[in-house]
Amino acid sequence: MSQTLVICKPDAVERGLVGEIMGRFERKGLTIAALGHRRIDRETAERHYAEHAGKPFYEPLLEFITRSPSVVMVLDGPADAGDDVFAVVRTLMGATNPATAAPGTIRGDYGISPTENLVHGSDSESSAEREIALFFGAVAASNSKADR
Ligand code: 3AN
Repeated sequence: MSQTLVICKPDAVERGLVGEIMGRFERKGLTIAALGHRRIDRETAERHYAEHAGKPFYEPLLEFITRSPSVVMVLDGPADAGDDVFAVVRTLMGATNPATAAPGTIRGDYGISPTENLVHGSDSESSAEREIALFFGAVAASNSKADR
């Protein structure tokens, strides 16, 4: 899977950090295969975060991710990057808790809240496939390099 899903979450949009975040991924060598500005609805958020249902931060997380628009995108890696595009994105994002994320990462440089941590990136190839389908259906596939 040479593609992965990235969400610039509501805090990133509200704080005007979308360009900075997207620029980091682009400068790393990833390209945008699909892109949308949208307010994530409750049902989509529940499906996206299903694995966290019942955890103490689940409800605040759903309220946060649905409160205002996000910028959702599919990023594409170069052909020789193998299947690790999701891992490249995760490295640039930094640890889940921005308080301990390394300086130089997106969360390490710009975040401080464990809930409002700016960016989401798929955590595996199978997650990437599932999340791209959830947010873009067939659109991402038709825009991908493989189909050009
Ligand atoms: P990541 O986004 O780094 O993959 P996950 O999948 O474990 O992290 O968590 C999904 C989202 O849930 C995080 N991005 C964050 O917004 C929120 N979250 C995770 N753990 C916590 C926590 N302990 N307290 C508050 N929010 C959390």
